[in-house]
Amino acid sequence: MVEAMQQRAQKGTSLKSFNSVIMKFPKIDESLRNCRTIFQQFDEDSNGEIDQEELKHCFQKLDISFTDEEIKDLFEACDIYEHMGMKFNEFIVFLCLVYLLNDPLVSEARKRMGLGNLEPTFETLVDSFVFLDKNKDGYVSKNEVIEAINETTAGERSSGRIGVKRFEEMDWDKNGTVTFKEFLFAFTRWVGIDDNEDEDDEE
Ligand SMILES: [Ca+2]
Ligand SMILES: [Ca+2]
Ligand SMILES: [Ca+2]
Repeated sequence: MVEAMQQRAQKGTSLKSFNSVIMKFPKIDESLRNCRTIFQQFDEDSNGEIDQEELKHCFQKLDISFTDEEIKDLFEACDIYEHMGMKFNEFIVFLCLVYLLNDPLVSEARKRMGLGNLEPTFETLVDSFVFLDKNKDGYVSKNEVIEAINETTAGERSSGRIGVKRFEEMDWDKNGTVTFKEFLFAFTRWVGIDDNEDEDDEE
C-alpha cells in the first residue's frame, strides 16, 4: 500500500491548501455513506463485519478471480484491529485499496461493484494524502502536517498545536508516522462515519 501511494505521489496533487481538503468534506461524507449500502451487500449475515468467506462470495458473484492468497493479503492490508472481521471503516480502506490497484481486471470489477461514481471521492482522499506527504515517501510525518496547516493559517499562534492535534488523531499506532490507512481511518472519524453510527441504519 505504501508502494502504491509512493507511485501515486509522483503524479502530484491538485490541492493547494489544507483548507481546500476540508472544503471537500461534505461531498466525501455523502459518498462514504453510499459505501454503506455496498458494505451491507457484502455482509451476508448482517453482523456488522465482513469476514473472508463473505468477501470471497462477493468476488465470486462479481466474477473476479482473486486467489485465496490475494484475498487474504487484501484483508490483512485493511484489518487494523487484527481480528478477522472487516468493519465499515476498514471496508473504506479496502475500497480505496481496490481503487489504487490499477489492474484492468480490477477496474472492470469496480464498475460492477458500483464503485464507478465513488472514484472522484477516492481520488480526493488519495490527493489529500499526497498533498500532506511533502517529501513523497508514502508516509505523513508530524512536521508535514504542521507545515500543511501553517501554510493555511499563517501567523496564527495556535496553528502549531492544531497540527500536533490533527497528527495525533491520525497516528493510530503512535509510531510517529501516518500511513494512508491511518489517514483514511482518521477521515472516517472526522466526517463522522464510524462504527458508532449504527443507529442511522434503523431509519
Ligand atoms: Ca458478516
Ligand atoms: Ca512524508
Ligand atoms: Ca502510525
